[in-house]
Amino acid sequence: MNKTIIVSNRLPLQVEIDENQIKTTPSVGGLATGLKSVHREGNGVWIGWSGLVEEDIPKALAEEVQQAIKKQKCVGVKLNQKDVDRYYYGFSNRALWPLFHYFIDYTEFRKKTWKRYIEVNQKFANEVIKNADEGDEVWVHDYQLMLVPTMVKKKRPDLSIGFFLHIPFPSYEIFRTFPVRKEILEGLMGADLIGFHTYDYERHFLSSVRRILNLDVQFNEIRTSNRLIKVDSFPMGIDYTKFEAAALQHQEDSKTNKSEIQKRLDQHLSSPGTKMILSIDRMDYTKGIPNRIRAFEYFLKKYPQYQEKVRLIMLAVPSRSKVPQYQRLKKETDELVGRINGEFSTVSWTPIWYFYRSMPFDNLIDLYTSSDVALITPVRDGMNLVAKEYIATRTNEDGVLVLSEMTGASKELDEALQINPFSLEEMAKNIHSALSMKKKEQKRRMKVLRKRVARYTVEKWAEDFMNSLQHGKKQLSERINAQLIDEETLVKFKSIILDQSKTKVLFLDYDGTLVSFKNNPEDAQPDAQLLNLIKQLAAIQNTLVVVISGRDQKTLNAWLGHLPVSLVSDHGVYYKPKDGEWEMTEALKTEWMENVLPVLEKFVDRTPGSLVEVKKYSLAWHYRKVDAELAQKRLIEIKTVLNSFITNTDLTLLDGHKVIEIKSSKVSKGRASTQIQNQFNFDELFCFGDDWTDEFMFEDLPEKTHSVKVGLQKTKANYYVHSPEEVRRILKYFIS
Ligand code: GDG
Repeated sequence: MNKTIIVSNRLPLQVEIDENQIKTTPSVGGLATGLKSVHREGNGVWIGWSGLVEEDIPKALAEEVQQAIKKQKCVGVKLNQKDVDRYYYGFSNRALWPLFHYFIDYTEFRKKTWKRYIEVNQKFANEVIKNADEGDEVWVHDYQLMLVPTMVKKKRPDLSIGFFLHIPFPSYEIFRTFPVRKEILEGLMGADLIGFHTYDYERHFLSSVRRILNLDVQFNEIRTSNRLIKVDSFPMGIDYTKFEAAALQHQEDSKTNKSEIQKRLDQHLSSPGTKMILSIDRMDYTKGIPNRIRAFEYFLKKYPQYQEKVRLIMLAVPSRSKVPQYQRLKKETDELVGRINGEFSTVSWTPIWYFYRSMPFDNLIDLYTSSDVALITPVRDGMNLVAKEYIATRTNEDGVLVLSEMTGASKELDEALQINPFSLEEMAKNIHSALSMKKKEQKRRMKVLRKRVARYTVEKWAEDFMNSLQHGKKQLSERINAQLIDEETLVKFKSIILDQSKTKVLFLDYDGTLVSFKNNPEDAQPDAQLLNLIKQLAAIQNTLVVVISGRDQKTLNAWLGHLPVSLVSDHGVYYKPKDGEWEMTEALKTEWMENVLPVLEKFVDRTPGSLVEVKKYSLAWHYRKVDAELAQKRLIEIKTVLNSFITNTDLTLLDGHKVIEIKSSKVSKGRASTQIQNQFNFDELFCFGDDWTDEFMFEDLPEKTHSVKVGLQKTKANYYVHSPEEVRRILKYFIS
């Protein structure tokens, strides 16, 4: 049975060495809970860093530590202090983290840390390769490990690889500023499924893939030369039952034994009209802490009736305190809290209770259940689980969530009061609305929120992701319809080709089939190897080679005219039999071009990078160099306009690879190839092609044709291969 390998920067456990005794404690974080079933069931493995650097593990205990980790079904990736400084604090947290959260000014790109990021990613990848059996599934997590998917895929194409990003993916305009933007995206392209919290991040990511890697993106799929990568959004949830049950238990306990913190909270809440606002986050500049404090100050000034009544409880958990921006943020927060408390406090009231530390889970529940309002104001946040946890603990269906629209969670939590964290005015107004909201309205909103958070839990999230990864492969083969060409078929094909008693024809498309697409169409001339290959194929007894292309007669003649093959140009307008002269396959009119050309030229004016090619019997609008998103938009427009021209005419539109062509429907590759077949009546037919225009051949040629599609699109062909390189390998095999 296949197993799942989870890969994340940190293992879901804490390792301590105390007087030569090794102790491992499982962590109870959201990710660990969500992946419990994936990890614990079967023979799943979790690969990651234990949190101890090599320097801190006595040599004599090194093996024992690994064994203790192994007992928890985990594999430790060994990191030394320099690795952690450069890969984790350096590249991950001083470059990727700020960049992906739109803090360009904080983004530091250093070659040294980038180099170490590559090396450490390779360490993780090596552990995956070492621990994976044939056909296993691998799920890589987060921004620290963005190169792992391709590193693994290169060595182990048999593995299904998923990647999930827990932080936002920034818009293309931000991402493009990063010096190693291309390398980061290429690092991810080894994955079969890439997941984000929200559709916006997915959209930003696909836009960068299109523009930076120049790859073909259709809906939520990326097509590389030989693979298909699915991209989707999976909004992460929480362990709902755990939080709800803890809140219910808390209600029970509060009658008998209260925590110290609960006693203090109750004390505050005992006077009439007092309320509490809660915020919990890691001390991180993305969480919008200073603005939140300023907004609270503004609120106290604007609505003075709340002074001495409302308290903001702010729990800020220390985080990455080695990084200077975090140190500055801590200082700024301390000062702000100090100033506001100094300014507003009375003998019986301090407006802000500020804790800079982490608290045990039970105290967290004390805070959640005692607060009338949760004020969550990040300036950017991938998801924000605190918002969902607050909801899960509101078992009485009261309480109000004030939530920044810059969090991933805001996309799902519509009934929260949503705010722009950059507007103090808006935040203050919404704090007021939250505090004065009628119970009935609170319940109406909280009911819906609770339903949503209870439904899509972290377990459901993990299950959905894994299902999508597993079904990816299956769906692909079902959708393509054709069969991937295998060894057995190739042997069969070769024996047919070499059978001297039979007459055979090979219809070969040119661009995208015999040669890969070039940025400049003129650069696709045949190389010496290809010319030689075609010559040798043509020399096989009783075998005719026909190169059939959308290219014009002149180009085809110049490139291949000297070979002993037949040529068909302009999608079937001209035909040059082997040893014969060029002729037209049909008598065609061209008057229509006068009307259509100005339309296409107008599109060129408005679409930088596009161009019109005027052929003898057709017009082509090329958009290979157009910005991918603009091209998509223009394509819809141009098709609408051209379709209105061609109704009731014998013209047709051909949707080629980054080109749209308008021509007479009397000619097609299908008609031309059929004419050749009718003339010679071959015993065996082979046909290789990659795009839409070749589908006419697959469709029109007799059923017995051995048809091969290049690429992963839906096709009428019987077989498919991934790339022109594979076509060449097959053809070479025929003559070997
Ligand atoms: C990243 C993304 C995304 C906090 N203080 C204490 C404590 N916590 C727990 C909370 C919550 C978790 O930490 C924080 O999760 P968030 O989602 O709010 O934020 P990040 O740490 O930035 O997480 C984020 C997440 O990954 C998942 O994909 O949502 O956008 O930035 O669970 O309860 N827990 C305890 N004591 C504390 O003092 N016990």
